[in-house]
Amino acid sequence: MIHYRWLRIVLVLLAVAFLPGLTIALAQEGAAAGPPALAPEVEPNDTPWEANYINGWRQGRINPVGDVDYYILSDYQYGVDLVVSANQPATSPVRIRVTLYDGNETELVSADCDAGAVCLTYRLPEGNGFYLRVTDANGNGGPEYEYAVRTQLSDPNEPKDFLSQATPYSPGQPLAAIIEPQGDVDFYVFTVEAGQEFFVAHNGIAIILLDAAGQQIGYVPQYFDSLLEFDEAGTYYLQTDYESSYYGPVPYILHLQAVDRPLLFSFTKAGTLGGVAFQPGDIVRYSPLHDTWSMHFDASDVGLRGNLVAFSGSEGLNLTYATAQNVRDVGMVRPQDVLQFYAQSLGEDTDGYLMMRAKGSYVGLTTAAERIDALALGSSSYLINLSTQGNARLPMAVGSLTAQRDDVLSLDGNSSGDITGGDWSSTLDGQAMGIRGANLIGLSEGNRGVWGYYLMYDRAVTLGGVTYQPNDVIFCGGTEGVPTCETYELAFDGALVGPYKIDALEVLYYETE
Ligand SMILES: [Ca+2]
Ligand SMILES: [Ca+2]
Ligand SMILES: [Ca+2]
Ligand SMILES: [Ca+2]
Repeated sequence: MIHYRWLRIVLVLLAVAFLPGLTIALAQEGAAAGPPALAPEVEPNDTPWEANYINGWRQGRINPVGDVDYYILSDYQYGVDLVVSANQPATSPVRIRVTLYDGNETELVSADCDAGAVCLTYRLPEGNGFYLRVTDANGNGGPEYEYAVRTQLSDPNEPKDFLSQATPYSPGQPLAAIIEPQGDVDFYVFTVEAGQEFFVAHNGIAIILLDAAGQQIGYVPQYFDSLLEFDEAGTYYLQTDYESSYYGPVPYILHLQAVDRPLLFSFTKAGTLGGVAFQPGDIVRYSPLHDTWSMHFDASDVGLRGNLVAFSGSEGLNLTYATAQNVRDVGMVRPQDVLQFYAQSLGEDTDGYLMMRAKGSYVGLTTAAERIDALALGSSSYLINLSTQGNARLPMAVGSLTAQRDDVLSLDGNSSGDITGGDWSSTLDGQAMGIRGANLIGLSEGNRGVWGYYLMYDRAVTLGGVTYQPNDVIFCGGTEGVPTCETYELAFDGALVGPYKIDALEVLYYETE
């Protein structure tokens, strides 16, 4: 398939986050800027339970002999460095010893400190709290044993203030960092493969995306969850853009989470893909991110026979089989009908129960040409979108609706659960889309930044100037209520399934790891 694109990335803003940072900022407004004061300790602080908060300088005394002073870090972050500095007046005979404990009071590191110097630097592990204990290394004490200690968080990858200093980043991995000092900018460099997609959760820090030449190609705002898709393989840069007022170090996690868009397929014949053996009545799941196959719905486990030619959903499934059959507890089911499957378990041990969702003959699907060959659940539980194998003539309040095999029809059911009646409408018009003779055999509703349908045809089709092969999944971006597509995009390259023929599909909502 030849498909040129001009955009190098596609950015989708998903949702506006709450603004916790703003609340904190407002609460702190009026607080004096500049270095923190030498906050005196509050005794007793002799156990972790009595610890004083520390985030900056605190001062105290080792008094009497044997006194210990506990401080609890009020600010910490996995993966960044804790830097402890110490000081003491010239008159103080103390030999400052600091010991760091995790939340379980397990000792992590200890050091004896020289006045006016950094005492220890320690990469913080994952944890739910950290204590710093101060003692006199010689076991002495008294009113004159005065000291001061300071805790600071430090970004281990600084300096990364310029493009030329960019820190290498592995997409998919979290990387802890800090905006510090005020006005700090951080650069990262990474590589992606074409088509890789990432979810970026809002983290309070906006991100500027740059190409290999340092040109801006995108902007991820501060308070949005976003999806980033890279059309072209290559080297890219990220640059932080922190705009809020400054109230001290701002820890953040850079995390481009890999996005998976699993697909469910049924095939015309039995086969094996990725070690998973399937029958034509089954549904198998493909993960593009991991390039793995798994069984999703094993038809024989629930007593269904023949070829599954249309389905929709993932846990609650709507199913149409090409083979008319007597289904236990349901009765006779024909290829014009839609079965509903409620799953108790899926995969190699599929279990659940079946009921009739829509009886075709009650809504005008009767002839061989009116057999269903594509299904997609609509936005409401009463709505079923489908395509037929051939020409269909369906009853309307006045007259009838005619449709061809390249059309998508919608049945708005007027009874819950078991749809025995409803109103037909035309949703996608194959003729208006320029389809010439191809049969629409795969359908799924979805959203890729714009709302639309995933489509699959039984032969090559040319849409939007691009020729797609059978087994290709084509995303048609549209507007609800408009019977054609505004944009087309290849969502799955059918060449991946080799000689097998897909005859039904569902594209699932994206997942992150
Ligand atoms: Ca104490
Ligand atoms: Ca920096
Ligand atoms: Ca099938
Ligand atoms: Ca069709």
